[in-house]
Parts: sequence; structure tokens; C-alpha cells
Amino acid sequence: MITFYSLLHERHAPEYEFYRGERVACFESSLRVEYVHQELIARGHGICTPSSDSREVLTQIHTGRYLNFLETAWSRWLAVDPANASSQPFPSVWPVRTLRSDLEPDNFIAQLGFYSMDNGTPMVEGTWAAAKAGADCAASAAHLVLSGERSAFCATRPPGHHAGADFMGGYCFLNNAAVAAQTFINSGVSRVAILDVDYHHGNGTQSIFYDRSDVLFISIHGDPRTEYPFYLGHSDEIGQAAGEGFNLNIPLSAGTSSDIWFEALEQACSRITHHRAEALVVSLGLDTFVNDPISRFALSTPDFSKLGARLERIGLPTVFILEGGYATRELGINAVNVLDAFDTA
Ligand code: SP5
Ligand code: ZN
Repeated sequence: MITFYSLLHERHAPEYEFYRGERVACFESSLRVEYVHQELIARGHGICTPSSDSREVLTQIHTGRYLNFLETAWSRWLAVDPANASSQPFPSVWPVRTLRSDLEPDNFIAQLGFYSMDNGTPMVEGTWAAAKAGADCAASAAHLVLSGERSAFCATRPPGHHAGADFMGGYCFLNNAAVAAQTFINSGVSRVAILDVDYHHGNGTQSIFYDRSDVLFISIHGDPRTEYPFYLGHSDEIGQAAGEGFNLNIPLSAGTSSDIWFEALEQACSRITHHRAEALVVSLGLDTFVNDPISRFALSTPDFSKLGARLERIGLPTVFILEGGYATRELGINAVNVLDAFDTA
């Protein structure tokens, strides 16, 4: 399977995130994609650098002021104090219920909270360049599939599915899956499905398409009553207005077995077929793996081959986007198992 990859991902290399008040090494590290890249080469997959500029489609997915904030965030952080060059900005205040989220404040840290859903998404000087390159990969993959290729993969980071129209969070800045889906729509595809198999609910993607009927969003994930992102991903979220009936959440308890997970996958696949989707975008998180350090499902390495084979049987032109997956050493094998099984099914 042709893979889109940009070395610019390395420019997003924060030093730490917070865990129980302590600084810990980032789970979402550069090594993740390097292992995927190595495994792709070892198994003979072709690698391309992105050929499309996603800037225009990004303005259809994200708000102009959020994109402007992300692109200029690092220089604004330095403007607060030049000594900030060696530290990472984190939000410390958020516009929750009763506070105004319509007026953008002038203060940089207040803006950071305004455009963030958590304090777990560290940003560095190269974050915009890395995230933009990932979005360019997503647009490129959709264009390749539109030109007749059956499938394409984006070996990209930072991930994207927690990022909404105007906020970052969950290690995500730009919503790559939404970029791929919107690229299909812009080229005349009338019905697209996004299947999100990351352990965490794809709250950003859901919210971007929640009132639309042209993009069906389906997510299988850890129950938000106990699992991140906590505040979205319940089964009663079915879409609104024109989008009613075009959102399907399948939350599963932490600790769910792989047999039950594959039953949920069957339900998701039949909904995609029923929707008569013409193209599929897979938000491919590998943090459903039994040894993932921050997640609690139980898929095995061979289960990822089973996943790839089942996705192939849906029969659609398919773009795969890398999302989470923090068992770094095994990430390459698990990801490429999905792709190889799709290719050979
Ligand atoms: C794309 C993606 O997978 N984002 C996930 C973001 C999760 N952020 C919350 C991390 C919380 C870490 N909790 C550690 C629990 C270890 N037992
Ligand atoms: Zn995840």
C-alpha cells in the first residue's frame, strides 16, 4: 500500500507531558512513526512525500482564527518572554459552562485554554510544521485514491481525531481524517464514511461532521464514562439536524475482550454498507493493543491482520490515517499487519 510520510513529523518533539502532576516522557513520540516507517520499508511498501497542499481544505474543517492561532502560537509564546524558547506552553484556564467562549482573549495563555480541551497536548516550535505536513499527507492520500488507487496510508503524527473545528487536545492539532473525508467530498464523492478504531473516542471528528449527512462517523472506543476524552462518545449521540442518523458510537467497557471488539466491528461495517458509502477513511489507532500503556482493550498482533482483512471486505476505496498507539516497539508490526492484510485479502 502506498504510504504518505513526511520527515517534518520530527519537528514535533515535545520533551514531556504531565501525569499525576509529574513530568513524564511523551507517550506520543517521534519513534512511533519511525517504527512504522521501518516496518513499511521492511515489508516492501512504497513511501511518498505529500503532493497536495491541504491549506484550502483545512479552512473547511477548522476555523480561520484557530488555524491562525496554531500557526503563530510559537512566536506569540516567545513574545510573552524570549526565555520561553526552552519551555513548553500549557493551558491553565478554560472557558467552561457560564464563561464566554465566543470572544477570543488577547492574553496568550488564555488563548491557549480557549483553543484546547486539555493540558495533555504539548506544543513546540515545530508543531505547526509537523501537523500541517500530516494534513498534507491526508489530502494527498485522498487524491491518490480518487485517481483510482484502492487504498493509501498516512504514516503521520501528531494524530488528529481529537482536534475539533477550533480546538486541540489529546495530542492532536489538525484533524487529518476530516481532511481526507472533506477532500473526497470536494471531488464529488457524495457519501463518505469515517471509521474510527482508536481506543479513544474521536470527539473532534464527530463534532466536525455532527450536523452533516454526507459524512457518516462511526467510532468504537473505551466507554467515556471512564476513558478519555470523557465528555463525548456515548451511544445516544446520533447526529443532529441534517446529520441525525449519521453518527454511530459504540462505547465498550475498559477491559473488553477482542471477541466483543470484533462484534462491534461487524456492527460498524454493516452500517457503512447500509449507508452506501462510496469511500472510507479509517482513523487507525493501534492503542486497542493489549500491551498499550495508556489503554485497556485486548487486541493481539494477529488481530490487527484480522482487522485489515475485514476492512477490505467492505469493498471501498480506503484511506488509512495513523492515530494513537503507544506500545511503540510493536506499533510498526501492528499497523503494517492491518495494511498487509487489507492488501492481500
Ligand atoms: C490520539 C490519542 O490516542 N490520544 C490519546 C490522548 C490521551 N490523553 C490522556 C492520557 C492519559 C494518560 N493516562 C495514563 C494512564 C496510565 N495508567
Ligand atoms: Zn487513542
